[in-house]
Amino acid sequence: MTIKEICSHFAIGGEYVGCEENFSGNINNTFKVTFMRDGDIKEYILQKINKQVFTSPDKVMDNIVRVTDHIRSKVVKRCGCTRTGVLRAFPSLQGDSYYVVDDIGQYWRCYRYIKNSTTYDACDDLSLIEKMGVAFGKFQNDLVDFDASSLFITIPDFHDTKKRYKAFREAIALDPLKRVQKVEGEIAQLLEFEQKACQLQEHIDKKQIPLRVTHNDTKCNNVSFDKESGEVLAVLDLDTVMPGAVAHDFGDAIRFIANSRKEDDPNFKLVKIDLDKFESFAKGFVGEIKDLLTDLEKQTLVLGVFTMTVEVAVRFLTDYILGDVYFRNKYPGHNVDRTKNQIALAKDMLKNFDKMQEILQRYL
Ligand code: GN1
Ligand code: MG
Repeated sequence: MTIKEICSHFAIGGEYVGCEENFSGNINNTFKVTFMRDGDIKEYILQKINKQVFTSPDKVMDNIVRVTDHIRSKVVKRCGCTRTGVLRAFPSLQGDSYYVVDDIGQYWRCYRYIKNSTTYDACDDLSLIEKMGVAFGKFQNDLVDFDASSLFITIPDFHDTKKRYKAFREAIALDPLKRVQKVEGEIAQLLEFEQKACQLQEHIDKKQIPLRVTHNDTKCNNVSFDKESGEVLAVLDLDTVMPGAVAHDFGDAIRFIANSRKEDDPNFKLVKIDLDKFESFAKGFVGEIKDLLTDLEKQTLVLGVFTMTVEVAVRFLTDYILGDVYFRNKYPGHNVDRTKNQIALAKDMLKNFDKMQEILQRYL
């Protein structure tokens, strides 16, 4: 089916004009689609859900719709308007589902695209970074009364660092493409990080940390802004919304936004944790949620920063060893560059661990 045909199955009106692919995600295929209605241009985001990664796209959409409905009710109370503030998915014309299955069994969904909105793959503006922190903090806050256990687990053990290490060891033992010998140094480094990187999961396993509704993919390009006013419009990419620890969301955001380089920059010698960016995000995020947090949650936020960085490095390297089957690779060896970059970042985080704790303490 063509993009135009797929669009015709969603409850969106007007004349189809065209579409443009966006390549920033590593998992799904994303298109910005333009329609003309009553002389006005209307834009939508159409996404093909990656079925290898999300084996039950219907459950992914169920989570997203329930969570966004819940946030919407909070947004209405706050400002009475729902044009912004939360992502909006469109239902299909056929029934009450929020996806369309095409002729070859692929699942598609459609979101509203807000005019004049933009996202940032990287950001040096500290005031915008603080707003990103506020946005992800509000997301937690708005969902504090949502029953996390009612969500479907769409990717089991997604941020279970211990299980990610287990899969890493299995990949190394299997070594199907004889790639292990090319990355022995990186493997050794990640194994050296293992004990510290698994401490957060130990707390979770012992139920010492509450499971909340977490976003689980808090990269800065998952917050949309108004291009002109610089105001936050919505938190995007809710595919992995599931029960999780607050340190996962905080940690993943910091590993992405406070990296002095992009996450896959091969110039990994220049990779550092930018403490000004750390502070700006922490100020925004913690400012929104500090009253909700238990002492142990507060104490493990910085640990989460290290954990999420090492965990994604383990995932990138596991994927390389298994033949680059999970993350979209733009060139051969892309996963290795990502791994080296994240290892360099994790090392610098260890050096700056106490400084991060000190900064965070000011806002807790
Ligand atoms: C994937 O494609 P994107 O940006 O939504 C991945 C995240 C990783 C990220 C690394 C479902 O996210 O967990 O942190 O790449 N999403 C999934 O860039 O695995
Ligand atoms: Mg994602």
